[in-house]
Amino acid sequence: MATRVIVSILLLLPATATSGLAPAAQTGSPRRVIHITAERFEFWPTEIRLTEGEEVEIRVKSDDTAHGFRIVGGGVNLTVPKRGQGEAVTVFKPEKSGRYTFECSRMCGAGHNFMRGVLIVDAPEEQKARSITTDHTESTENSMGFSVVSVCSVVRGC
Ligand SMILES: [Cu+2]
Repeated sequence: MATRVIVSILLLLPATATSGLAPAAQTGSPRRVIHITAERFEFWPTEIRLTEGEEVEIRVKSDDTAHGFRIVGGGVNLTVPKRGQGEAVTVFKPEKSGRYTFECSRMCGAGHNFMRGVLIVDAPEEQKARSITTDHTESTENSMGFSVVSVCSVVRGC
């Protein structure tokens, strides 16, 4: 029961955030900005949900050394500058639902190979009934499901 209430609140959060930004976002396409933090040896958050066809901006920053951010099969591979040196930014649109692994693409130490996470792309209708995503597409489904709008590894203001 309590869990159900919490889930409902979480589902409301994105809507609230969006409406809060409405005046600024109204001018262009309402692009969602997702912030990811890289730190030995993990990304946070490790799981990100997107909707098919949604243009998103991903900004990755490091909390320690330089890292990489690569979406396997997605045509995105960024260098994430070390802490305090800015962030890596990419804008893209997932074209196909499925699970896409992202990982560190820059050797950063002993746990480098464990630095990964997943982008879960839902088809628009699935977004509402979001419970049915299972792991069955995990294997090699993820080839070129993204159209990359822009990629830049930046210091500031991309
Ligand atoms: Cu690494």
